[in-house]
Amino acid sequence: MRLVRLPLVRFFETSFGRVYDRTFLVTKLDGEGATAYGECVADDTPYYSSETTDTAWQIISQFLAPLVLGVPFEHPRDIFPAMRRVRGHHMAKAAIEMAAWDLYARQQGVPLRQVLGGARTEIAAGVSIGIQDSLEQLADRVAAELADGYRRIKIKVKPGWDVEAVALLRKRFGPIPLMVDANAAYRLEDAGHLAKLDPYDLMMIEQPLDDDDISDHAVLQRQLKTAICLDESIHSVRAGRDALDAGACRIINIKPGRVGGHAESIRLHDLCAARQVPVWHGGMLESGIGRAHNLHLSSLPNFSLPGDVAASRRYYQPDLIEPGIDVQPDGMIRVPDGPGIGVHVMEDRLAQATLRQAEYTL
Ligand code: OSB
Ligand code: MG
Repeated sequence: MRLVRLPLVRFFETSFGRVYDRTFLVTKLDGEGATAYGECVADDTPYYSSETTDTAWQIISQFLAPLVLGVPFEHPRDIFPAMRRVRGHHMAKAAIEMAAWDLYARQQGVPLRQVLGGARTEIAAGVSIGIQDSLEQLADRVAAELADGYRRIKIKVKPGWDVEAVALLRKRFGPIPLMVDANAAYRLEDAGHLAKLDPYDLMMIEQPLDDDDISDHAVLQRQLKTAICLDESIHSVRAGRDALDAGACRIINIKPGRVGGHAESIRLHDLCAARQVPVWHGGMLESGIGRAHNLHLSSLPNFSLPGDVAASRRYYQPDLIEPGIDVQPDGMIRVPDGPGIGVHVMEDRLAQATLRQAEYTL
C-alpha cells in the first residue's frame, strides 16, 4: 500500500475549495502468480466524504488487511461481505476489493469488464469542470472540452456561481448536454433559487443538498422540473434503494469507492436498471489505475449516460500508467482490452510519487 501525491495539470475547484494536487492510496495485491492494483479515492481532507487517506490507511492496516490476507476466496464478490464487521469505510474497502477483481481477471487472462459483466468495448466520456476565476474562463474551458469531443459537460456550482454561469453557457453553446454539480452547497430553503435553473433544460442537478440527506432531496425534487442526481448521499446500495423509494432523485451517480467496490456497484447498477433509473459513472480525479477500473465498470449496460470518466491528460502529466487513457475525437474512450484493468503501471513513477508505503504479508 502506498500513499501517493501527484500534481494536477490544472487546479480543480468545487463548492468546498480549490486543490492543486491529489493525494490518494494505491493498493497492490500479489497472489497466485499475478499482480493487481487498486486505488483508494479518499482525499487527504474530509470535505467530500468523512473518509481520508489517513483513515483509510489506518483501517486497512489495522482491520481490513487481517480480514482478507491468506483467506481463500472463490470469487471477488465474496470480499466485501468478508469485511462486514468493519462499519462504513467504503473507500478503504473498495481499495482492496477492486484490486481483488483485477487479480481475479488477470488470473483468468481476461479483461476486467468481462468478469464484471460489461459488454461495451468503448464508453461515452464526459467532463467535470471546476469553478473558475471568471465566467469568461469557464466558457473557454467548455469550448476546449467540446473541441476535444467530450459528450457531456458538467460544471461545478455553488451559491453565487450557478444560474448566471448556466445562462452564459446556454447562450454561448446552445443545446449541448449540460448539467451541474453542487456538492451539497445548498439548503432546502434555496428551492426557489434552484428552480431558476429549470428553464435551462439541464440533464440534471447533482447533489444539491447535504451529503447524508435523502428526505429533503425528495421534497426538493417535487419542486423542481430538473432531475436530481444523487452522488454523496448514495453511500450504499441500501441508500440507493431508499432514495428511489422516497423519490429523492431520478438519476444516480455510481462511484465504486463510495459504495465499497465493484460488487456493490454492480448491485446498485442492477437495482437502478430494474427500476428504469439511468446511472452514470462518477469520477474522483483518479490516476490511471482507478480510471482504468472506472472504464471497465462503465461498460455495464445501464451506464447509459456519459460519466465523469475522461482522458488522463486532463489530470496528470505523466499519469501513473503508460500509455495514458485517451479520448477519441468522437468523445468515446476505449476500454483497455488486456488482462485485468489492462493498463501498464509505471513502477518508477509510482515510486517517485510515494510519500509512505507498507507491506502486509501472512
Ligand atoms: O462530486 O463528482 C464529484 C471530484 C472529486 C470529488 C468529487 C467529485 C469530483 C468531480 C470530478 O466532479 C470528477 C472527475 O473528473 O474525476
Ligand atoms: Mg458529484
